[in-house]
Amino acid sequence: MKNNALVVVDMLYDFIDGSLACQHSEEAVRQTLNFIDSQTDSQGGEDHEILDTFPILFVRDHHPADHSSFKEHGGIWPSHCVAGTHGGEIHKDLLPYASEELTFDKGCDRDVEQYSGFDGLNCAGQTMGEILELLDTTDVYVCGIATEYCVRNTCEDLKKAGFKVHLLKECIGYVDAEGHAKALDEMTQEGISIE
Ligand code: VGL
Ligand code: ZN
Repeated sequence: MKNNALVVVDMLYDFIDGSLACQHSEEAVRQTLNFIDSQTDSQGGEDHEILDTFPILFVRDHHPADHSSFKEHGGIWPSHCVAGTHGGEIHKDLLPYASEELTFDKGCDRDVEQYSGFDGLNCAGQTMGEILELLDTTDVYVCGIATEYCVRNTCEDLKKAGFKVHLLKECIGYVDAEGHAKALDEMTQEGISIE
């Protein structure tokens, strides 16, 4: 029996129109909403019922203001997704689908870079892997930002944990078009299905 879930990676304002704005990210949000709608339609239910049959998990990059990945603290990125700021918030159109229990924060420790949503924790200290197991998930659909970093690392960890991974290519934003294409090729070779 196939049991699906959707993982939405870092669809946060700093990656959409903020300090680390990525290409194709506005479109990725729109396409993600279309995908969620298509799941609702195929199940013939009301919007809120979708969460019972098709859990939607959110990953948030959630940094302290002095995170070591920021340029002014020796890292390679402009300051972004600082906890408690607008830039770190989930896009408002997706927010109705988000719940505390299914939101996983990562990059919270100033000294540690975490690109994978698998390293995140929810409000109860649980990981995405634990929750997906509890839900008997077999197939995970993935969308989000950015292809080359957090989307890729999350997909790879999901695959390693034994899930069938479906990456929704219209629903991802990226830092650089060439890096995006290369990452998609490499993920295909790793057994991640690009759809
Ligand atoms: C990300 C750069 C820095 C991402 C997070 O979500 O892909 N990229 N922090
Ligand atoms: Zn970050």
